[in-house]
Amino acid sequence: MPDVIAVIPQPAVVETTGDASFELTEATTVVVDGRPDLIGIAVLAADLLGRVGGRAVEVRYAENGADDIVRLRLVESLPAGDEAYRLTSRKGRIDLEARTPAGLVRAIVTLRQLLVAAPGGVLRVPAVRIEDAPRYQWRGLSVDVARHFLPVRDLKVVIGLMAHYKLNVLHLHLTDDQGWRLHVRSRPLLTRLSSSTSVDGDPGGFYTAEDYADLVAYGAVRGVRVVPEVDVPGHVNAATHAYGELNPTGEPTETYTGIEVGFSRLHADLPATGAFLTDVFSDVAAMTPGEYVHIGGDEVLTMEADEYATLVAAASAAVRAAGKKVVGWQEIAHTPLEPGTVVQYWDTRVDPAPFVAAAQAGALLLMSPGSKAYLDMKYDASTDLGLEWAGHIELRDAYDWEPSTLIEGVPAESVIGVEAAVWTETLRDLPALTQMLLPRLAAIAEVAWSAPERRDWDDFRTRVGRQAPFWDRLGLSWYASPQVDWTR
Ligand code: TNX
Repeated sequence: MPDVIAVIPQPAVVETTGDASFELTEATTVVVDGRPDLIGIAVLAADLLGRVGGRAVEVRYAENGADDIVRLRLVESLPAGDEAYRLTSRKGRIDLEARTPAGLVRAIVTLRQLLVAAPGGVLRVPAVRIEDAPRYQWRGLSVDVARHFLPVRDLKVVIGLMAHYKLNVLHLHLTDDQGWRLHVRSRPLLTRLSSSTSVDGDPGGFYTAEDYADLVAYGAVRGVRVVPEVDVPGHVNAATHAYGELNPTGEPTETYTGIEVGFSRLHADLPATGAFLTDVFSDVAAMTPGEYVHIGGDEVLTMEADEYATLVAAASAAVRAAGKKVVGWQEIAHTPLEPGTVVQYWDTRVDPAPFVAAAQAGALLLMSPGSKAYLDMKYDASTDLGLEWAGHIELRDAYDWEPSTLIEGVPAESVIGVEAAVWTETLRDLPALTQMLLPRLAAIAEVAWSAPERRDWDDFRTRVGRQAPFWDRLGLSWYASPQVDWTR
């Protein structure tokens, strides 16, 4: 029986070499140069191989003629790009090569996906040569931890899944009407007064500075950076509940546990507003090593355009003053934007002209079309969880779309990448979340990573069908789409 090669996302080049397969044995070790930045990655590789193989795998700092080695190495001779890598495997030896540690992390994930159980329980890696690099530099997942809170241990599972499919941006929707989920040093009342609520009266929660640092670090090792979102000037009821000075009456608003949108807002003419934006965005930026901070900007249904533009400009200025670049939902395209601002496209029902104009002015578009990439949409009419406002999204819908031509008139070079989003109005815990993410997250990951000419639905269908044992081994709930013949 020929070896199965089923990597998601589909790599740029996969060649079988005809050599004998590598086998994971008791002698298998990971070998790496003893540089501090590589040791952590080698430990990650050893940990993954150890888990799959059911026994500890050692890390060594020299080959010394050993057999059955997994060799990690930084090289110059690969196509440009931090995440490019090469993997070559044959009996006795696997070489993982990349220009950067981030590229090695991608190679390790590919290796893990290549491991197949042969008869007799032996774990094998077919003899292949893979050369690979991502199409887009931004391959994200946005998780709404405001409508329902997700504890750190659950978010780590999500980060693990993201890394497994080579996604590299975890966008956290940290604040909304129903709750505030990140401790902000200068504004302690946000979490003290507004973190215990969630949709439907479910329990809330928040991340301490230590929790957040832990998440950032857990992601960093796996090549996933965190982009925090503080949603303004709408979706702010948690803030206006904690700080009454943000309201014209001076009084706090009531807590909110429903799922309507668009009713809450900041006020440009209140003196407290500017200080609030500066405090919050500078603290959140200071906690975040990544280069982007998301200011929200969506669905402010009760504000004139001028006031909206003033508040978006104030939030953006605070982010830039803290040394970060701005991301915002597509509505910010109606305001003047600095070049390099990332505009996140989500609602496909609107006129594309503002996005074309924003791109001409130097903005970059991040593609999260609701009808393809909103993984809180139901799969079909019989799905219990989820919403339906953007339609039903079966696996093939999440797979079969092309980011570069999505918005007519926006040039392909203006597209920075692709991001899935999962909103949690109806998703109260990790099983509910992964039921919506899997298998669609794998589809979006391939849209974001693989070149269009490497993408093929029938081929993807076969590969994704082989993911089920992996999800089952992790104990994750997932949706058995009837579009796939699942391997159990
Ligand atoms: C729209 S997408 C929203 C969210 C909701 C989501 C539900 C966006 C920028 N705003 O507030 O949670 O739909 O699918």
